[in-house]
Amino acid sequence: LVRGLTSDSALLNQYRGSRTSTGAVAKPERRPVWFMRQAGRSLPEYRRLREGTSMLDSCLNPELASEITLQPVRRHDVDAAIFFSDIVIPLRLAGVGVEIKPGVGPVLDSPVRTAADVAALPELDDAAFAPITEAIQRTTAELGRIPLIGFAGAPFTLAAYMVEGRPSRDHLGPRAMMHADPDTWSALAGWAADVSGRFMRAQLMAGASAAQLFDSWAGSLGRNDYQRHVLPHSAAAFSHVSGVGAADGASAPLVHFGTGTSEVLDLLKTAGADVVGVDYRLHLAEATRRLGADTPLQGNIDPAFLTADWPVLEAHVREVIDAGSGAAGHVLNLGHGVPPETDPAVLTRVVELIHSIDP
Ligand code: 1CP
Repeated sequence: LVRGLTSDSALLNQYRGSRTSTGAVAKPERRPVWFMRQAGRSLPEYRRLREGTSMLDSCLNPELASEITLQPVRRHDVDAAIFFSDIVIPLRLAGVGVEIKPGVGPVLDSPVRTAADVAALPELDDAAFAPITEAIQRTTAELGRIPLIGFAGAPFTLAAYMVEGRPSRDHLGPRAMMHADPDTWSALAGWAADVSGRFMRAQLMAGASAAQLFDSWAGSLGRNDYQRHVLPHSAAAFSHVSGVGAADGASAPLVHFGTGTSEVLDLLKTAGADVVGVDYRLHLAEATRRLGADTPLQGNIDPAFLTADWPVLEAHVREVIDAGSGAAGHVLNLGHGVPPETDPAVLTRVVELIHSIDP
């Protein structure tokens, strides 16, 4: 397999608004699809490989991380790989005490809540990205022309884990900090933007073809708070990767995704994204109305349909394709990650269906 031949990727063409160099809308050879959390517990081969190794240690083992990244591509024939890592990896690489507790999620040794806590955050040395670089190089060497998508957590989502010290439902800690101590919030979100931006940049420099910034929990914010206390930091994270080249020489498309973000969808784009990932709550035609027809979209098959009878799921997938047809480009995905209990055969069948529908 040869690397660096991603310019004819149907997925990258959709991310770039399907335009050819002459400005005409290119017809992709097939309709591209990948799934958030396509690697992970829904795959028996993943569970086998992960046995005995902690989540974050797996991410920092280049051989293991690369193999896990490739598993869903082999199994499902998806049009992109997403790098197997986690949004808290830059924290671990900086020396912050963090673990992924099975059944819980990211847990920090000490939550970051005061100005002194933020001031004591360590510096992240670029040399720490070495295992990421090696894992990406191994992965792209095997992927050939299938693009690898890098990612990072957006400053709000990352800072939410840092303030709470663990997953939370309403993210009251970080939202309260914005108002009670805006300077400390700004310093913390600025630190998070720096490490996340550099994590994405390291992945693109190592050979990833696109990058996605996950602001999974941005939906817990009101529009004003998002605009004032979050958007500038997400823009700072994107500034590290704006204009960075993909393997094909053109700049790497940047995707921004969050859940519950219908009311701030236009703001997600202004943070610096080329493509907006839409969660399952918003009809894609409405997303296009809010963003303009020149914005490529990603999404938004509702994961709740994955356990329905096939005709119900098929009808839903066709509806999503139809709803996305007014956008400049459309990459099929779920409206959030693959639930761990998903039958992988269903995902493979969804990919087959999407590829069978004439683009
Ligand atoms: O295929 C892939 O997408 C795998 C790569 C990947 C990505 C993109 C993982 C591996 N994590 C992430 C991003 C990530 N991590 C996000 C943003 C995406 C999203 O909203 O789902 C978030 C919020 C996290 C934090 C995190 N890590 C959680 C969520 C906890 C909560 O607050 O509810 C969890 C459970 C993890 C652990 C994790 N990360 C990845 C996997 C496969 C797992 C599960 C580990 C396991 O049990 O095997």
